Amino acid sequence: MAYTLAQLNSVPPAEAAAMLDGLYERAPWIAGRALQSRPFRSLADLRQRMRQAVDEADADARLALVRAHPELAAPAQQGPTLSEASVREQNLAGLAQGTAAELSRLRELDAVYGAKFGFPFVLAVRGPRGAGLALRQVLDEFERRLDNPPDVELQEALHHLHRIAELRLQDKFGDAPALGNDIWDWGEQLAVHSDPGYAEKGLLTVTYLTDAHRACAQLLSQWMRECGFDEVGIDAVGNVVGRYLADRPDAPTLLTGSHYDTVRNAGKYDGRLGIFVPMACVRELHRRGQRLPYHLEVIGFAEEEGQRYRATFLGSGALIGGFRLEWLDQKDADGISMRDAMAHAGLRAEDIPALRRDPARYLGFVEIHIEQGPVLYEMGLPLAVVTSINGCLRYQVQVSGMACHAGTTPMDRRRDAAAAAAEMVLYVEKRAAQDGDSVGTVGMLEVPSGSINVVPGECRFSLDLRAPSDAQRDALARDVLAELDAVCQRRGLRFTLEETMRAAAAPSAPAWQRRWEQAVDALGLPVHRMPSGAGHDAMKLHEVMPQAMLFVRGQNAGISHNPRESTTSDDIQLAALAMLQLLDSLANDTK
Ligand code: HGY
Ligand code: MN
Ligand code: MN
Repeated sequence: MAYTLAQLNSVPPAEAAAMLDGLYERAPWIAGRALQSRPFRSLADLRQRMRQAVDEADADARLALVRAHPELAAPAQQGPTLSEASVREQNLAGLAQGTAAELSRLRELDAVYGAKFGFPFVLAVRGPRGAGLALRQVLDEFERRLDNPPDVELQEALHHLHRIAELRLQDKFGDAPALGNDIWDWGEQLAVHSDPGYAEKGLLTVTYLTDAHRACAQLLSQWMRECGFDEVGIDAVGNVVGRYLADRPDAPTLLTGSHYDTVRNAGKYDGRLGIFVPMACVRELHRRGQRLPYHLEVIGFAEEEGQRYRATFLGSGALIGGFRLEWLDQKDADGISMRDAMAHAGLRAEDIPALRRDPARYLGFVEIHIEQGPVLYEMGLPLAVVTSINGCLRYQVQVSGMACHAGTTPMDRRRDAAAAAAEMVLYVEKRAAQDGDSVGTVGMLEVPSGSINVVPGECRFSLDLRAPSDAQRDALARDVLAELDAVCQRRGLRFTLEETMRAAAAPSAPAWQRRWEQAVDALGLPVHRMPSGAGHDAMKLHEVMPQAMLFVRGQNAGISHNPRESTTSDDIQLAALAMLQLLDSLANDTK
């Protein structure tokens, strides 16, 4: 019989401790410390209190906690020392069904790991979805983490102990993250569609208007219809637009959503999570037969990452009248123009200007997104409220010198375009670091048709420059471009420069930031506020309406734009509950 929070908050301390027994192996002190904070506002509150108890303990206590955890090996070899929960979890990961080779590899890894770190390998084998990792995944994680420095690995082990406790707590209270699980599964299903050259390798890349991109649009449309949206369509730039209508036709509209295109070799949650969560919320509202006093418009933006064409934010940009028709002539790496790609996708470019939204009809824009950084992971928090999105400037640079013989051209007679680019890579790194909170990246760097024995006559590279304010961003850009000019002068080179993106810093609208804060607080969670280093569709909508964002913790130290990008169905669940809170509180204010 599942426990309830009311029980936990009301029974005598010894009974409460017994209810929480086994969350952390042989460490009742953690629950004991947390119980001093009763009554808990939610299970999320309890989890944070237990996490806090560990964070506040001394280093020896934390090391002892990890050492108390059983080794990961076939349950049969562990005998009676394994707790019931551990047996269940290890069986779920297929440890009992492992082949002799796999189990022998596991024992080898156990030995090497133990000798290096002095504590057992701790892994939440039920995985981020809670359904269990395959033994192959367990072995891969084991091998990957063997390379960690000891202090990093101890943090990783503690992170997994908290994850194991979270899953065990779920079992005790029958608190499975149903919304989070469904959203997680949507992520898996949508990630089936990937561009040629990546799909065959099991990698995720969905660039603007490829066949995989169009398949994603179809699937999102289908899911929106199944969720109960009243109107679903794909617009002239490829945005998937769902509207869940209000209880009256002349009601205002709340806009939400994020992008479904990806970078190359991407993770599954960047952008997409911000489409799935509101979709799941609409499905909940529809199941309840509940209408809001405002229309809810959920958009899967077709393009945000700027991967296939130089122009970016094509989806959200079109909504604010920011789509420039001359972009249609831009060509991708295969020489296909955006206009032709649209025609191939059955989109009518001439209908793009009509996509512009009238801001007067909108309450505002909210976006949910993975953090794409390590802050929440390190703090042990599932959610954060975004205070501002960094401003961003992007350029494509082409440096031209003289291609010549690598063997016969003396070093003082060269006009080497790549050497100039190399100087710029290091200058951007140094100059951006100077500000403390600016970032500068040369993410693309190539010698077109280069040869091993030819001094590069041409070199192309990109610039991505960001800062919390436009003034700081512009000062950084000014210095970088001045240095580019000086380097080329000194080396006798020419350069061309194309600005491909200019996005203003986007502070959250205070009233909307407060809405997210109230929603997170209502879940019994601490309210953490932070800026966004990553760009988001919200910064385009920011140009015409109030906006604010909610961040969701990333697993694997928050890595993103990488296949190891991950989150848990529990954190997704909390994001969905936060959005439902926001929708309800907005409904009360809008009546
Ligand atoms: O680059 C960015 O910040 C975003 O992921 N497009
Ligand atoms: Mn991204
Ligand atoms: Mn994104």
